[in-house]
Amino acid sequence: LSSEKYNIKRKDFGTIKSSDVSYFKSILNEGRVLTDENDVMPYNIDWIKNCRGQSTVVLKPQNTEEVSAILKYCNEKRLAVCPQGGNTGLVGGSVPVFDEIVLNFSLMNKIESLDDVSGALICEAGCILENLDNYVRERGLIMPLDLGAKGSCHIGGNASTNAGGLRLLRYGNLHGSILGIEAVKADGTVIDCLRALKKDNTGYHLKHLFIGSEGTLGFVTKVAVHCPVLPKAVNLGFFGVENFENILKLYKSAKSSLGEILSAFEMADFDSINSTVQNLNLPNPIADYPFYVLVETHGSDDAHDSEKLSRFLSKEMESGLIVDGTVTSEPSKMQTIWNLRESIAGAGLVVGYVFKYDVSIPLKNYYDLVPILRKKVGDKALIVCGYGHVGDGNIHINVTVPKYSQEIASVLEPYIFEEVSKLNGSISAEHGIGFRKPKYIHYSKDKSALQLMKDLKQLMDPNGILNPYKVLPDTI
Ligand code: FAD
Ligand code: 2HG
Ligand code: ZN
Repeated sequence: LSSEKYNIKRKDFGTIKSSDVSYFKSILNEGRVLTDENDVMPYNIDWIKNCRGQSTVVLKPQNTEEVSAILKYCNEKRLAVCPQGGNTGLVGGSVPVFDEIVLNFSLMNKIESLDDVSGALICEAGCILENLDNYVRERGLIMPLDLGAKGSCHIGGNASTNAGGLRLLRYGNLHGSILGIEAVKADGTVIDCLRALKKDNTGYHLKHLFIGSEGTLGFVTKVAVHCPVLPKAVNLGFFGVENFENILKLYKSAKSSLGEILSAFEMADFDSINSTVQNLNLPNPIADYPFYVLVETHGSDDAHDSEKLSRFLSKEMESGLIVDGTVTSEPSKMQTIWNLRESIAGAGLVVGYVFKYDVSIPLKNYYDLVPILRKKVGDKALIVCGYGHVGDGNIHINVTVPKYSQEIASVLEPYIFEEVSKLNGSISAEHGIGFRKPKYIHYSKDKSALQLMKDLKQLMDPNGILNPYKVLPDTI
């Protein structure tokens, strides 16, 4: 149990009674209140099977009014609630720790409107990202974010984690792309900030409180998202590179040569790609190299984009920055390459337990920690690999071991966070703090900032029922 592993005590919340279950059944209906142990179990376990809660009730509201009625009731009875989207979060935020009620958003999946001129999409929080992307693509637009979990994650979960992903470099983060939000506070009040305007300076920008706060300040029920235009020309290159210094040189060159059409610049080391080849049997279209780089372009003119890309390619093959590679605009081939990259996150899980770190570090130090950790954990680890979003200064370090061990955990933590802090980095670049990291948040937030976070929490959720044990540390 995660509560045992992390030595956490249950807070003084109410415990669920049969009268509570009857109330929930009266406002939802029988089928949308899960209480059978087997039915509830999957909602207690997170994607990496790192955290496991002990909830006995899962609620599946179908609209904002139902979310509001549930929270109003839970607030009065001091019942704690864990909001859950697609349950793809990687820091244990989406599952309960003890017996918190799970409020799952999967049935709130309606698209309300799409303005194909402005690009504003309005939909409910439980819409799956890939479904939204397919919907807007048919209408000449794309979603402004893309991530390996797109087939399961919800737009409400994306908003609540301020998810980054593979094209943040081009389309920016969700604080920019989310135009408006509807959310429900702990006491059931519906906060309507669901404007679909690009510009709106009428007082405090309240929507930002819900973006990235991981369900601790309110539950997101609807979002308005700005969707960029579907690119007419897409190209993808996958290159072998000799060393990390050359990746940085290549990034600089890609920005200068490809300019406005550059849409992704991702890297993976040999061990990252090798883990997908060995553990998931995925094909690597090129030979083995110490490092790999994935460069994507989104543009509006195929001839222009291909010409720019081939000029970049021939220049950098000649310079030696690119040792070998493949470039394609064929959808199935691009899919194979993206699949290789997106599968790294799950490749270690096939053979063991994965310690996952998701940090921002200044680019010159981006890869420094990987060889240091390799040395520190030695042959206790099956895989130590580094990969990520170079364009955003965000590296993912995965340390795979045969099974969870406190001994290895204490070699890695807090060491990694101390090093990241010394480099003025962030201990969580995109996955959030969740349940796994509140005790390390001080490495990236000072006391004054943490106190303001606590004050906001107190104001919006005075009984602390919204996603307890997550994000905020017990002491600051
Ligand atoms: P969940 O996992 O269900 O929840 C995440 C957090 O948000 C939890 O704290 C939960 O309580 C809260 N929450 C969920 N819904 C709501 C709501 N409606 N209102 C309030 N709070 C809510 N993340 C990235 O940033 N970039 C990546 O590239 C990336 N790639 C990934 C690849 C894979 C294969 C996997 C498994 C995960 C990846 N992630 C990535 C992490 C994860 O997918 C994102 O954090 C995603 O945004 C979570 O969405 P979700 O719907 O699954 O949310
Ligand atoms: C990615 O970029 C995700 O693939 C997941 O953010 C990273 O699992 C990880 O460590
Ligand atoms: Zn990532």
